[in-house]
Amino acid sequence: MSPIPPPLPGTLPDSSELLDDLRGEALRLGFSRLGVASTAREHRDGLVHEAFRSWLKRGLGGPMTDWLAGHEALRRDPDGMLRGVRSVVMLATDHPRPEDATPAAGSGRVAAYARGDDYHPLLRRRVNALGAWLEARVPGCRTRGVVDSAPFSEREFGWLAGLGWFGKNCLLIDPAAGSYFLLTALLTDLVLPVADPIRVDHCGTCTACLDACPTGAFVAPRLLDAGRCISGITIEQRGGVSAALRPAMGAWVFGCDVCQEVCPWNRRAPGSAEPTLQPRDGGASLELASLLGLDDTAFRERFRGSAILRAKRSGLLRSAAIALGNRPDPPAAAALVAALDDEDGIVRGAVAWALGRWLAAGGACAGLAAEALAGRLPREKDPDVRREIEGALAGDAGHPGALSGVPSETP
Ligand code: B12
Ligand code: SF4
Ligand code: SF4
Repeated sequence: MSPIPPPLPGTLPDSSELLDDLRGEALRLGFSRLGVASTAREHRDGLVHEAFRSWLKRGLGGPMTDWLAGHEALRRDPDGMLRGVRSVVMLATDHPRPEDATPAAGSGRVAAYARGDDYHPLLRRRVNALGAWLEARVPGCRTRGVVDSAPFSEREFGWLAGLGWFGKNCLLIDPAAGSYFLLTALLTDLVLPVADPIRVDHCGTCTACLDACPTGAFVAPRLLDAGRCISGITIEQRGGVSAALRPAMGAWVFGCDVCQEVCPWNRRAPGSAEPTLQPRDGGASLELASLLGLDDTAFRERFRGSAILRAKRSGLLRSAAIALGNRPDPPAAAALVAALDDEDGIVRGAVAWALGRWLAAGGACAGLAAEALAGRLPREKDPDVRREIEGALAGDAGHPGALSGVPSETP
C-alpha cells in the first residue's frame, strides 16, 4: 500500500474565498447547489450509520442487499474511497419535474430523472472537471468524484452538507427546491468550511407520501422496504415480481415518482433546462406494445445512453407486460399475445399474468387472451411459466381493481 501523502495545511487561511470560488465553478459547470461536510468522526452522527445497519439487518434492502452489505465498511469510512479524505463537497443537480397527467392507455411511465440521457456520464464529467479545477487551484490537494454507484452514503453526506432534511419518504428535501435532484460527491483531502445540517423536521404532521405509496413500501416514516418499492422492482430486481405487488405497479415501467409527486415541498421544485435530461423523443411515456417487440440488440440500440438499460431487456419487458395487465389496451393485444412466445421465461410469465387480467376483465380481448393462453400451455416447458398460465386460465390473476386495498393504478 502506498504511503498517504502528507496532509495539506488544515483549514486554509482563505478557505471561505476558496469555497466561494468553488461554488462559482460548480454552478458554471451546471450543478445546482453545493455544501461541504467533514468526514471527521465528531461531525458525523453515528445514528445514521446505525439506521443503515438496522435497515439491512431487518431485510429491507431488497434487490440491493448484497451490494450494500458487501460494502458496509467502505460506507462507514470514506477513507477507503480517498485515503486521507477530510471534506466532502456534496453537489445537487435538479432534474426535470414529472409531467402531471397519467399516461394514455398502452403507455408506461418512467421516473422523471430517467426520461432523458443517463445522468451518470454527465455528472461524472462535471465532477471530474470540478476536481481538476480544485487540484489546479490548490496544487498538491487530491480529489475523487463519486457518482451514485459507489458505496458511499450520499444522502448522509448531503444532509451533513446542508442540502436538505431526510423526508419521511427517505428523500433528501431542500426547503427551497424540493427533492427532484440528484447527488454527486467530490471527496478531497482539503479542509473546507462545513455547512450546518438541517435538524428541523419540516415534514411536520404530513404523511402524504406514506399514504400515497402504491405498494405500501414504507414500514415507517424514513424506513423503506426496498423489496416493495416500485423503483427497486423495476430498476434493480432481476427475475419475476411477486404476484401480490403487480397490480400496485400501475403503469410504472422504470422507477417511480409517486412519493415525491405528492410532497408539498415539490410544488416549488425548479425543474431543469439541461438538454440531455429532457424526455427523449419529446415524450414522457413509453409505448408498451413497441417495447414487447424488442429483441436484445434492438433494446440496447433503442436505449443506448439511457439509464433504462440498467433494467435490462428482461426487466423492462417484464414490467411492460405487467403495466398492460393493469390497464388493458386492445390495440396492444397482438403484441402481448406474440410476447407469450418470448425467448425469456421471465417475460413470458409476466405476459401470461397480463393476459389473465385481460381474460378476467372480460371485454373485447378476453377471448383472444384465453385462446393464446390455452394455445401456449401445451408447448410451455418452463414450470414457473406453466404455473402462471394455469393460474391465468383459472382466473387467479383477478381483474383490474379486484384486489381490495391495493390500487390497480398509480395516481
Ligand atoms: C439503494 C438506493 C436505492 C434503493 C433503496 C432506496 C432507499 N430509500 O434506501 C431503491 C432502488 C429502492 C432506490 C429508489 C430510489 N432512489 Co435511490 N439510491 C440508492 C443508493 C444507491 C443508496 C441508498 C442507501 O444507501 N439506502 C439505504 C438507506 C437506509 O440509507 P439512506 O437512504 O441514506 O437513508 C438514511 C436515512 O434514512 C437516515 N435516517 C433514517 N432515519 C433518520 C432520522 C434522522 C433524524 C436522521 C438525521 C437520519 C435518518 O439514515 C439512513 C442511513 O444513512 C443511493 C446512492 C448512494 N450511493 O447513496 C441512491 C439515491 C438515494 N437514490 C436516489 C433517487 C433519486 C431514488 C428514486 C427517487 C428514483 C426514482 N424516481 O425511482 C427512488 C426513491 C425511493 C425512495 N422513496 O427512497 C437519489 C436521492 C436524491 C435525493 N434527493 O434524496 C440517490 C442519492 C442517488 C443519487 N446519486 O442522486 N434507491
Ligand atoms: S418510489 Fe414509489 S413505490 Fe417506492 S416508496 Fe416511493 S411511492 Fe413507494
Ligand atoms: S409528503 Fe409530507 S411527509 Fe412526505 S416527505 Fe413530503 S412533507 Fe414529508
